[in-house]
Amino acid sequence: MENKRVRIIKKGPDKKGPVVYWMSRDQRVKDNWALFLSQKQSLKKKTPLAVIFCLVPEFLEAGLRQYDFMIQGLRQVEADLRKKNLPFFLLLGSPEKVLPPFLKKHHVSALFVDFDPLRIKTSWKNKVANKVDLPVFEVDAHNIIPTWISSDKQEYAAYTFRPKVKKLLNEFLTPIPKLKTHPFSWIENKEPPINWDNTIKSLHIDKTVPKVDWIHPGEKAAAETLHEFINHKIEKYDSQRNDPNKNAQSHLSPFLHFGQISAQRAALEIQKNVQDTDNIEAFLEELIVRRELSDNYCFYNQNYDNPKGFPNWAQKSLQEHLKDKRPDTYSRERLENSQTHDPLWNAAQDEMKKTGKMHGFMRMYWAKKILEWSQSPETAQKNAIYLNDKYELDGRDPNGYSGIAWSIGGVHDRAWFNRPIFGKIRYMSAKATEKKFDVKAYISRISQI
Ligand code: FAD
Ligand code: FO1
Repeated sequence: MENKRVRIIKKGPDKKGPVVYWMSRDQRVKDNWALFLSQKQSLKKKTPLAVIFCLVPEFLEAGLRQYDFMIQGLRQVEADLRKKNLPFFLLLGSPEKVLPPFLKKHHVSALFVDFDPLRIKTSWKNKVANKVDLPVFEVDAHNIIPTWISSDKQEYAAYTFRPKVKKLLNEFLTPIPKLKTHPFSWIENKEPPINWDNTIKSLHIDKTVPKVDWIHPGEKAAAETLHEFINHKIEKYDSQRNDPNKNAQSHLSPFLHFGQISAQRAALEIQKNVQDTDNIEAFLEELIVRRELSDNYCFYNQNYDNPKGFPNWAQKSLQEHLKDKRPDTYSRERLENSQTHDPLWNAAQDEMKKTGKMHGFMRMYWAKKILEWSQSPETAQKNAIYLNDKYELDGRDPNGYSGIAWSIGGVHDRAWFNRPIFGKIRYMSAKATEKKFDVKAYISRISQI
């Protein structure tokens, strides 16, 4: 496969037989390179093609809020695939158990997977690859520039990564080919139709974190959200994106996390429809440089979710201040229930619990205060990840592990002046935050949700 977006993770015999795309991170039909390239392979072989999703009963800290958002999106995927004469199979259970028997039963000749740098996904892929005797292709359908191409090592910061991205954008920020209606129908389609309502009931997930209703899941809603952002919000993005009272962010992160929209599509649409370069620059910096830097971090650093992943200067500095007195310390449950002395922090925690999406600026403040109020950076990082992944719709994502590592461990940041507890980690104070936006308005708005 000559396409640079795909790499072979397992060689195997070039047999006849249908092709399968094992969908996981990129849960969409439109603009999905993994789906497009698996179809290209099956057209070359003149064989049927099927899409499989392995639904696991638990995934990191996900609960009903996140699973409902994901499953409603997958229902649309199933319907949209059917219009292209492509079957969608939902297999219940861990991939290494449920996928190999399916591939064997249907004499599948090639397997395509979508790229995801998270440890759990790498382990799934390796276990499945070790159990099957067929070529396995991995496609980075999530990033505009495939992670193994944008850089061959962990980048120090956005300023070291940005030039590499800028150089490669011409080659990779290109029009995305359309999926064809598949000319070869899947063999007898004996699998029973998916009972989606029972599916959610079958999961033993935490149902205490309720669904949210301000955002609707799926590809259609994702595209509408992008166009709403382009037509009504992007013109204030550069100037107001850090003001939690201005609703200036795109709200694309839940869709990007579940792969219900392509970042490449979003970037192409913005370049095509937006005139103001400051806003385009500011948004693409986040959507491309920052977001793809997070995948770079999780791909090249096994310790993306613990302090061993922090830069040496930060580990050393935090260690030197480990014994500093902590005037305030809060347990995980006090944090979870917004029971600190800081009304601004409590409001941010409430925003995340109530809406499933804390404002981007507040996430930095929120995580940094957890560092200030924890016995150790390790406990701080663990609690921040736990709460982030339990309540955020966009949680359980490389952006989250990188965002928390930036806030608590100086990842992708530089050393600042030494101070108690933080050492050289950048500090954020409520005072400084009050100068940035109307804190009282934010607190009262969140209290009324
Ligand atoms: P917009 O400002 O509209 O940005 C558009 C897109 O650009 C985002 O969807 C995201 O893909 C990307 N982006 C924006 N800011 C960042 C950033 N700082 N780092 C990486 N990518 C970025 N993002 C998540 O997707 N999931 C998380 O769990 C998550 N946890 C975070 C935790 C902390 C402590 C911090 C500091 C940041 C975290 N972020 C996380 C990054 C960022 O806050 C969110 O991506 C952003 O707020 C999502 O809202 P939006 O899509 O409306 O953002
Ligand atoms: N991916 C899967 O392949 N199967 C799942 O059952 C699954 C559940 C899930 C629940 C919440 C969540 O946030 C993500 C989930 N994912 C699942 C992974 C997701 O598709 C993304 O690949 C990663 O979370 C982002 O790296």
